[in-house]
Amino acid sequence: MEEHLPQEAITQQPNINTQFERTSVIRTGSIMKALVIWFLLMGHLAKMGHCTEIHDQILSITPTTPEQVGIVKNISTQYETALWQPVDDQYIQEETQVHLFVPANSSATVKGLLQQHNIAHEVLLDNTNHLIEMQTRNDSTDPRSSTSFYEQYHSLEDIYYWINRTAQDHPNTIKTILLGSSFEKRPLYALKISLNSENKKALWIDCGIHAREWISPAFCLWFVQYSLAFYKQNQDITDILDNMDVYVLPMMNPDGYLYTWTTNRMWRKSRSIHPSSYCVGVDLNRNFDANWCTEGASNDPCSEIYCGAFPESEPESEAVANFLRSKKDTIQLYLSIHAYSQMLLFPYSCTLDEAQNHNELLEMAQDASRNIRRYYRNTYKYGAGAQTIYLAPGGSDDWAYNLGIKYSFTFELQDRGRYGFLLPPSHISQACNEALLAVKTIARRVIDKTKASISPSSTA
Ligand code: 0X9
Ligand code: ZN
Repeated sequence: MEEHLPQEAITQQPNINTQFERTSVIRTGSIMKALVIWFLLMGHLAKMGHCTEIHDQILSITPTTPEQVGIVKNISTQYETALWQPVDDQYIQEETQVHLFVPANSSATVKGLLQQHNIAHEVLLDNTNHLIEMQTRNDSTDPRSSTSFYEQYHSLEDIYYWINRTAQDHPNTIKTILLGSSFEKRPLYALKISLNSENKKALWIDCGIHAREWISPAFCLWFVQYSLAFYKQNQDITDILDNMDVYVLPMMNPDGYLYTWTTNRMWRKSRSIHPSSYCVGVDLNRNFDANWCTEGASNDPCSEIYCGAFPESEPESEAVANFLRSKKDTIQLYLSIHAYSQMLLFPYSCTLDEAQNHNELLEMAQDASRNIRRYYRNTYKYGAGAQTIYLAPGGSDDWAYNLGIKYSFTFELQDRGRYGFLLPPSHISQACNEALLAVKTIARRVIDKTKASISPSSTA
């Protein structure tokens, strides 16, 4: 166990008191002097204690040899830590940064092991509790606060309230659709934004598959609000809404999200229980029927990438899959919002094979990435999932693609690891604007392609 300075300060107190008793016969002036010194000393010790206090931290670790890779894998699985990047220890490799959440009580052991094996590491984030406090502080009720509702993270309760309120306030534009319910029986609501009715094609956006990626649901709220506020004000969103209905599922994994607010900020999976294991939850983005549970997923319920008992075993993925199946001829563009690492990914992630329209998808993602660079000076990698990050079967984007939705993307929003999942609220606005620009760029291209394919000149 680490020695904490505040404890040392307490043990020193009697010594100072004894000293004080011995000098009690001396003049009052000396007593005052001693008192002042005592207070100064206590303050100093307390300060020192504060400086060296060990917090929950994020370490960036770069193993450089196979042996070091083995040690880091061992640390991430055998000690009380949480992998941020990569998502599972099977992806840890030489010369690639590992982002590891290390709680204060494991700090000394983990750092000791790293030092003992000469493994390079640095503290990426000190005091994650402070960042979590910043993310959960909600000053929307404070009239002096200048940040808007959409520049803050919200509890599950507030998100449900927002869904109802938004639908109530825009009865002609927004309809709520109950897709199903979560394992713990919470409703899964999608909002349908529909302007000027008629039988339009549609865009689908889901957020919050992974519980700890809080910027994701924040984006869905941002997108809906932007659509309502800027229709007829901004040309791009007007074009999207004139040509497409938009389905937005702000929270696909409510049970997991609630758990990140109440119990474990680093939780990723759903919260289903399994008869054969004490471990909880399924990675919903490994539970779809796209090369389900092959390399890049795990059949161990304790793994962060547990694929579940069978495809769509989870009520959350089943509800989404059922809805998409029912609308497969309408939905043209599928978007799934995640974090972090700043990437625009498209199928396939479940195989290294290229999708049939790979080049088309590549051009779209490239265009979106270029626009983000031009307008926001930020870099987003792009490419097919398996080639760009890792093989990850059972994902919603690949499944939607195989269903026939030929424009299918997963966005990984900000950042690239500076704050990771603990992105401060002050960054929400730019993160969401970047993603919004990517949505606009890609939707614009889908709309243009659709128009070109049905115009008389192209069919002549
Ligand atoms: O691994 C994932 O599910 C996604 N990355 S995350 O860090 N947000 O967990 C990437 C998903 C890419 N698409 C598929 N795997 N189908
Ligand atoms: Zn994710």
